[in-house]
Amino acid sequence: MNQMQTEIISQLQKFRLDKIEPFAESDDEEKKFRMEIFNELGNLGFTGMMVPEEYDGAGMGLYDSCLALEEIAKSSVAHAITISVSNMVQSIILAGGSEEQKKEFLPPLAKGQEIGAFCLSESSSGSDAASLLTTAKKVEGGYRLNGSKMWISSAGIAKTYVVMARTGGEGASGISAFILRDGMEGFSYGKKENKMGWRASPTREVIFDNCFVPEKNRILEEGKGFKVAMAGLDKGRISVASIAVGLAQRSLDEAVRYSLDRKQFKQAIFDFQGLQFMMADMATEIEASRLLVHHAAGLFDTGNSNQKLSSMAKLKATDTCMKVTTDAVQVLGGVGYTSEYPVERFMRDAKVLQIVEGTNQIQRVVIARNLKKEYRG
Ligand code: COS
Repeated sequence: MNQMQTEIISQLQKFRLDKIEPFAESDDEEKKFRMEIFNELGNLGFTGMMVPEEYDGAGMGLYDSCLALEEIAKSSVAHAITISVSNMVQSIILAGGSEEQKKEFLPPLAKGQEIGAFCLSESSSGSDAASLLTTAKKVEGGYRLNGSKMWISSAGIAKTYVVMARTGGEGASGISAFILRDGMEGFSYGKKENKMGWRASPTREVIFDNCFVPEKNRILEEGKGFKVAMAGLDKGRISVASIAVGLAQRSLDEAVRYSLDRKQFKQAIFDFQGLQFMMADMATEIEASRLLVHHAAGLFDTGNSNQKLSSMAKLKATDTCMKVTTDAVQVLGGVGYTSEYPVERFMRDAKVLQIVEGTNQIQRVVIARNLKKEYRG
């Protein structure tokens, strides 16, 4: 790690311990998102990490961004995921947006004044994203959107939404991507989900009722929306993986510390080999996941993006996170299952990491398809 990266981590460690950690438990219980924390992270340059400075971003790489998200996730997956999804929206606009779109939409997102949300899933199209039903009908000067999107992270608190809608026929090639803004006529929010984890990050349905979107808000040409979404997810999945590494690391920290203090049968429970082996496996799996995440992110930063490795990082890190957080609860025993210690929250927060941005079954589909291509040509 270079000096700048070490500084990112120590600055964020201080920030999360001072500003996030004290409220993490109560915000989870009350399902409270604190916009002021997001704004402050923006002031420090952590909400637009990969956006160039000309659009008010920090001009960092995906690797740097993963280090930052790993650190934030040690105290709050809810805040880390809000930044990660907003980053994905920015990277989509940066990669496919016109100069006008970049100038209009990127600066408030990059500075952390606003949040971005990504709208792909629908009630009948989750894993099979290309079957989405929301329509965008061409009208004079733009499009009329009708339909709804489900399980949208930051819906209601975000201002800028990247929305995939059907402008053409069936399948992936009939989908286009649009930038929508909170407050547009015909744009509203449905029910807020009551979730097992990530409770401080709102998840809601987004509804389009004859919502007019000007033509200038379409990203790239008609029919490119699915590719825009998939390319965004290639990066997003690495970010989700880095969040999983942070959450797993914090859970291991809690388990080791507790087991060194807790005495049973006249010795620290850490000294029982059964628990030592468990924690040795936790530490090894976390390190392996971290290396895979760093490798995948590093490839992106050198212009060698690799869809297979992105899916591998997401699969490995989030499955590891589920196992490690579950084992951390086991190490703490009875108190681990109560909110007296944070590991029960960590276990709840881990589960959806295996589901979002493509379930881990979909990651295996992507990996297998790439293997087939490599071996069959
Ligand atoms: N980058 C750029 N283009 C991509 C791409 C990527 N990562 N992945 C696929 N494409 C392109 C393909 O090359 C293909 O283009 P051509 O028709 O020009 O060859 C097109 O997109 C369709 O791809 P494909 O045939 O693979 O689409 P499928 O319907 O089979 O879907 C999966 C592929 C299952 C991988 C996709 O639907 C998926 O990722 N599903 C999960 C959705 C998801 O992650 N949802 C979470 C939402 S955020 S919580």
